[in-house]
Amino acid sequence: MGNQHEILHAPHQELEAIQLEGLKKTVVNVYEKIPFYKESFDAAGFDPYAVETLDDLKKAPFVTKQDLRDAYPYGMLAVPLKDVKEIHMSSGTTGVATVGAYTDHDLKIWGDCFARGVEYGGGTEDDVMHVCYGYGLFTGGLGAHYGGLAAGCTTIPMSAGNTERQIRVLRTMGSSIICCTPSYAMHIADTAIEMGIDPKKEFNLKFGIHGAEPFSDNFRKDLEEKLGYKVLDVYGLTETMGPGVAIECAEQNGLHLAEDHFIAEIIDPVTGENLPDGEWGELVLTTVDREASPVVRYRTRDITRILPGQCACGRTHKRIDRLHGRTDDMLIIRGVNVFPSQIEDVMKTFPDVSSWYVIELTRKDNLDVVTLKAELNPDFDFDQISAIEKLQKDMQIAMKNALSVSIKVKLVEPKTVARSEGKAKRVIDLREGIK
Ligand code: DLL
Repeated sequence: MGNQHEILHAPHQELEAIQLEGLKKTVVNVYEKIPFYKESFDAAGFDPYAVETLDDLKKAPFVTKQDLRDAYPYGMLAVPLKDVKEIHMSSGTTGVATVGAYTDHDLKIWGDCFARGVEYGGGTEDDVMHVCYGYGLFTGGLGAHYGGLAAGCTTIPMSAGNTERQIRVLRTMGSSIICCTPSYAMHIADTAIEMGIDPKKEFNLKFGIHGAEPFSDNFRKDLEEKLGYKVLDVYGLTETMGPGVAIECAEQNGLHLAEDHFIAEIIDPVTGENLPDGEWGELVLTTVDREASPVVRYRTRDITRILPGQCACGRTHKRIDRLHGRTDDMLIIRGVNVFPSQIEDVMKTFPDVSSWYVIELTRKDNLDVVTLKAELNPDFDFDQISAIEKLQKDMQIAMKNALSVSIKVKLVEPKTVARSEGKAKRVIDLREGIK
């Protein structure tokens, strides 16, 4: 892990030189090896042999998730199958899966990128890493695992599920780093407390590397309070590399992009125009040195911005802001755009309300109705109807003030909202005819 210190502090010009060299090779490579890119570059009049600056990337056409789906299973491979050592896939719940393939080199880079999170949190090879992201086609488990190994940590491949066993292992093995989705970390914390265990005292956690789903600052605070540790946010996606594309350092002020392996752009999701640093838009990623599954200008559909200026930690890699969510998860309520994580952030300012909620979309008189169903904490007396009604009203007002939208609030009894071991399902669309 020590050898990463230098690259993480390299002057930005040096990073740009690495990116340019990688970009030149990547665009030629995909053009020559992947028929999709030959066709799309030719159609857009983009000459991969004429790239001279990083800015030239803006002339290349975008690649979308649908393009990757259409190429299922092996249409986007840039190496012979014998060189592919591991394959991951997106869940494909909303269509055909997308494939992320890795050569030995790609797996090494992946491990190194995730290992940066260990360094960011102040971890060393003396740490025990408890990995309870799901192992399998989902990139969370194995990505964190390779990161743990690359960082030299004692790595425990728990995978997700069997929460009581997770708690037993956390207590007995002295795990100091935990990796899972933030919602699963919350479920572990709540379950431990319910079992009469104070995780702050009985676990030995220093920090967690949590991602794969949006979570608000207030959710984070609650998690840190319950588990007595620090939460670092990690971003990644099957299509470009699992967790480790960007990770937060201990400053908790944006996620450092692994700029020696990825080029990030922010575009206006409607016009496709590039936006300057500081402006919110859709993240577009290009791989710099990916062998098996390179991508050029992949539209992630994730909304973030590049934070201007340098991080107080002294590392030079640019940071993206914490993600509000995907364009597809954005709710448009009477013309106002709202992400579920923003609703969560307001909800979490009410101490009587737990972290468990779903947002239901229904339709009445041709208008969309958004209902937040949130659980009350177990110690709230559910028979106090008038107190519940008042709280619901107060929350509705707070939502209106903070987000300028009307959201119905319905407080429900503890344990009525489904718990998740992986990504939490926050939005349920019950509008007829709308998926
Ligand atoms: O979720 C990879 C991953 C695993 C990331 C473990 C972090 C930790 P996919 O299943 O392909 O891959 O889903 C990717 O999840 O496009 C985002 O919309 C969302 N996502 C990932 N990380 C974050 C995050 C993995 N830190 C999709 N904050 C991405 C918000 C995130 N959303």
